[in-house]
Amino acid sequence: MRVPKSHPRYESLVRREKLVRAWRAGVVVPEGLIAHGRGEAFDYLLGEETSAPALVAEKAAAAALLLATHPVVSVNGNVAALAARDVVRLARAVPAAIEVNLFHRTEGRVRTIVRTLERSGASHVLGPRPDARIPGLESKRALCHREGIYHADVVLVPLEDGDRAEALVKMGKTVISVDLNPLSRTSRRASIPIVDDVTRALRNVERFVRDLRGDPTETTRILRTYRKSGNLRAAHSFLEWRLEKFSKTRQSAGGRPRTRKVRR
Ligand code: PTJ
Repeated sequence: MRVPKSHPRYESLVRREKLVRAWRAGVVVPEGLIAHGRGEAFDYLLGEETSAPALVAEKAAAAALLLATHPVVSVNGNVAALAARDVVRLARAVPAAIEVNLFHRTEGRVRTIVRTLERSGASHVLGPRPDARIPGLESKRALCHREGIYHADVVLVPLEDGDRAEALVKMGKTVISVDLNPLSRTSRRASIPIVDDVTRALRNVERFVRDLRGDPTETTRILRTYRKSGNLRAAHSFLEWRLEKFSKTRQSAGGRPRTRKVRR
């Protein structure tokens, strides 16, 4: 389907089309379309732009990636469909390794996603032929590479499930998540949760990586002063403030529920 540029929800419709096309190509699973719907609902409530707390987390994430000795960006179907180019650009800027890691893993899907990333400019993408397991995980998400996620000290995990985020934290890694749901287990378990859309988040982190790259003192200061609990509280307060704003606008527009008089 061609989305008309004049449509008020153009960006959102284009993203949906990208996902549907990626589903047809075997990159995204049907469950990924459902997961996107949940993210979209939170994005709608959050105003469809990067909030101030998200920006703080994105800067801290950039600092963590720059200070890492072995940083890795983990990619699943939805991330490849929506932001393959952004993943490649960020990984190059850090520099970080890229590893395909899937919840609904089939070897064919891993290969298709590796090809998608290569078409976007990546080389040496990890994922096929894993040689290690993340301890404590039953699902296929446990499969990983020794030279990738297994030995990484910092892992960026966009659109994650809480189990793996928790297992990676237990392995002693710094886990940077990207999840529009500030209440999710992933957001609560990650070391640096970013509550933002994946495309916006990857672009912002890349921008901060480029800004901070020549300044190790400032990079260290940013990571040292970042506080996850305070930042996540700020993300929750931002959502509360948005909801309050919504309900006030509704009331002033006469949107109060009407009560019907009952004749006796
Ligand atoms: O490709 P696979 O097989 O690895 O499967 C990928 C999915 C996404 C299906 C899998 O990881 C999954 O089931 O994830 P969950 O547990 O549904 O969590 C996905 C989270 O991503 C949800 O909390 C959504 O709010 C969030 N989300 C969805 N779309 C976006 C998003 N966060 C940021 N940006 C988005 N565009």
